[in-house]
Amino acid sequence: MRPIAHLSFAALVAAGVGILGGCFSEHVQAPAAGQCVASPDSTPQGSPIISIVDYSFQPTATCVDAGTTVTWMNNGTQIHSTTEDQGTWDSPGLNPGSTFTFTFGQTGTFSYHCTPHPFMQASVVVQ
Ligand SMILES: [Cu+2]
Repeated sequence: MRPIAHLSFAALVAAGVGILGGCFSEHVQAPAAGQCVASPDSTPQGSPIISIVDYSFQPTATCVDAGTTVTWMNNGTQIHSTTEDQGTWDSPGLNPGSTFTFTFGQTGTFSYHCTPHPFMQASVVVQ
């Protein structure tokens, strides 16, 4: 019985360390495609704004809670779109200064691109 008890305790400790490690990793600031990063600090109301600048989405990975409305703003000089790869949302061509909003009702990872410039790719992670 004792060896089993020791093993269980060790497993609990390991799980605890794993959970703590997971918490800390959420605060890593380096953005990487496909990874969840903190919402922009400039949107305290919980409505993140993704900036479209020639020719990229900033940030390339955005992390939000389910139910959050995300706004894309075209801050570039070209016409861009925000188009989810599977068609979950598809904006019209956005003129410079135009915005598009989408409310995320489901959790998941959503990859999107710009139709006129398919090399412009980014993602929204909904938790
Ligand atoms: Cu574009």
